[in-house]
Amino acid sequence: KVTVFSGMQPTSSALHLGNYLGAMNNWLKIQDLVSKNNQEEELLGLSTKPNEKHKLIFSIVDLHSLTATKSLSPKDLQANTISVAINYLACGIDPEKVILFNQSMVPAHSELTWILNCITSFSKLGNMIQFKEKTKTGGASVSNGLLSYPVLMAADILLYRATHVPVGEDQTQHLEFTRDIAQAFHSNYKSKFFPYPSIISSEQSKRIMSLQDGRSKMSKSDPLENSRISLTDSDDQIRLKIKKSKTDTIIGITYDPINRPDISNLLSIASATSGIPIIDLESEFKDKSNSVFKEFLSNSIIKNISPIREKINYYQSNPQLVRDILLQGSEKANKIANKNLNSIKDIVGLYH
Ligand code: AQP
Repeated sequence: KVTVFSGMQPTSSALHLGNYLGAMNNWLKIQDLVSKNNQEEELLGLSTKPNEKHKLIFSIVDLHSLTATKSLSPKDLQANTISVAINYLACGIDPEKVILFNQSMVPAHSELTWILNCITSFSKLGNMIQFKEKTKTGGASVSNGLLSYPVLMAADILLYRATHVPVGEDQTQHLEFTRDIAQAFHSNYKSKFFPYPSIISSEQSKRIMSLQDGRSKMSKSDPLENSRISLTDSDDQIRLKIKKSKTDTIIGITYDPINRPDISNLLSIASATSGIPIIDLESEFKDKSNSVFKEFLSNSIIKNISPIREKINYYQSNPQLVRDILLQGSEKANKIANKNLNSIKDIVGLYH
């Protein structure tokens, strides 16, 4: 039986193209695959059999966003949580087919985190790539929460006994860590309660880079607004950001991520948004100017983003609908989470 879990942080009011192409696209493909339910199919390494009951669980992970080095005001965090839920719905996440909820509305995430914290090596956490990157300039303000971020992520996944986790490539190490924690739990408590979850990510869009620096990933927390395309950007904003995106002085459009990271990133985005393989884009644009290619790229991004933006506007005028969806989703999530947490407490010896 397949159980899929994934989430995104409400560190900003809108998701960006990296979140969309790196993770959301796969959430939607899996939602489609699983809702077909009457045929045997394989997609992204995930196979389904007729009439198998699969679970898809997608969360807005607000507890994670408390670890952001630049903290959010309480008002902004609440507003962002609803906005990110709106972004999910506008992209096509269907609450009839998936469990869609906000992480802090399911207290079992925090409880399991504590249990897992107690079998996690402190030195291992300090060596995680994302922790090292985020603390390069943090100094004394680095919180314990930021250090144990991967434990909370492991709890998110293991709480539902998830088998598959569709995320971008930047989460690979955290997923390996989740498997390690599951293994540590099994050997500590002589039980085999958790499946070892697999990562699902798409080759061509597993890491979308900044439009201003092809060597660092597109991110919500990048202070440069021009570094990312947000799902709420207008067509004009998209055109302007692509026009201003960094390229290099080499003539012609070729894919070479090592020597031409900026143009290669633009080619990856063009391919992911148009569905045209990179090799075909290269042969079409190899003798053309950057501006001709950028025109094509803008149009291709707009084709993907503008219908989502319109749906975002629709849901924004219906916030109560979104709150109800999150409430219903959290009821379903709490049911599964509490049942599993009680089994975990039995294994650990916690009286309940
Ligand atoms: N640039 C990216 N390319 C491909 N996938 C990406 N993801 C994020 N950035 C890229 C994937 O999106 C999902 C949600 O990410 P997140 O919100 O949990 O936080 P993050 O990975 O830390 O993303 P950001 O945008 O960089 O957020 P901030 O700046 O707040 O830390 C994940 O599946 C992630 O892999």
